[in-house]
Amino acid sequence: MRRVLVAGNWKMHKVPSEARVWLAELKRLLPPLDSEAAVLPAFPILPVAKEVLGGSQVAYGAQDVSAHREGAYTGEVSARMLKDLGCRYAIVGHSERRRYHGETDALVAEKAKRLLEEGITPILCVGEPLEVRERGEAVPYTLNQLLESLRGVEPPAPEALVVAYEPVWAIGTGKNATPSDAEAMHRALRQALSERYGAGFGERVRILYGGSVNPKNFADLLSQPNVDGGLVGGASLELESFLALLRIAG
Ligand code: G2H
Repeated sequence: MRRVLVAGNWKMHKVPSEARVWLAELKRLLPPLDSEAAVLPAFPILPVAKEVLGGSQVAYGAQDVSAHREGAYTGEVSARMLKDLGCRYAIVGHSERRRYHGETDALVAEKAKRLLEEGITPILCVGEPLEVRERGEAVPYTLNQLLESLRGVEPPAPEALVVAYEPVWAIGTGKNATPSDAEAMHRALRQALSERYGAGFGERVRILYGGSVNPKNFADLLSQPNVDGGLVGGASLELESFLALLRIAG
């Protein structure tokens, strides 16, 4: 019922000319898929993604968006710009934005609203730092972050929102949550979304796992009933490894 999504978060890697070659190769080598593939490169690569991937079965999107619609906001990129570039997705609330750029739940909620206004699906990231997990408070912390990051967000269609659970201690560290830890968190997140937006929404919304996903651990994570795909950083940069993840997703 929920289509698996494998989304590659390239972060600040690759330049447009490298991306052009990489994306063309991806298109050429892509196996037939029931799942959905998406790449999320840096802003300057999006026009290349539009050119190379437009009309293909690979979706693309951005890693962030402005909370403002338009105006004198030097350096910002609006949801309308992303829409014009054909983005289907945009990440909001990634822990690297929260940590290095001081992004709050309230700001993340504004960003999600701007995306939804343009028909772009937010990939809303939540997850706890290590000290919170060690205190045994991972679930309440992450649920609160989710609900606060959706404060004031009108009920979207379940297909119009994706949530990504990314425990901060698992990001780029090679450590990842055990499949059963991930499943427990995903189940709790789905329950919270059901309570917030209705049971039908909770059943249909996709919840991805992120944090050191790679071709060795992905199958076990994906075998969990509430894990609907992966938000993948490091392992999405090499074509072979991204293709391996897509083959696992099927
Ligand atoms: C978490 C993830 C992608 P990585 O940030 O969003 O990156 O897979 O490198 O841990």
